[in-house]
Amino acid sequence: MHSLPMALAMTLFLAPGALAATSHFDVQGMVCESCSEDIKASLSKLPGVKSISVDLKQAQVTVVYDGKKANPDLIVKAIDGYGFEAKLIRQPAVPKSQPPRAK
Ligand SMILES: [Cu+2]
Repeated sequence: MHSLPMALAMTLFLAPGALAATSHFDVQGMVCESCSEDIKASLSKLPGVKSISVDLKQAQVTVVYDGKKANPDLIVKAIDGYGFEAKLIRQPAVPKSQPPRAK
């Protein structure tokens, strides 16, 4: 039980941003801190999820995850499973190693 999380932590350290994807979700039903805590708790159980931020005012959730282990569908299902209604609002961002160029 204890060796797996350790291995995961190592993997996250050793694998820099290359695999990280970021998705933004429009989430209906979040009204307070405890809603956002519920969402964070449910998403943190998904494999590959690295960070979760909740913006209550904008009703948006941003998730950074390993694109090989998680995907927007899984994240939407997890959020919906907690009684909210999530919708992907943007495709995963371009990896940070390749900053968008102004033409
Ligand atoms: Cu609430």
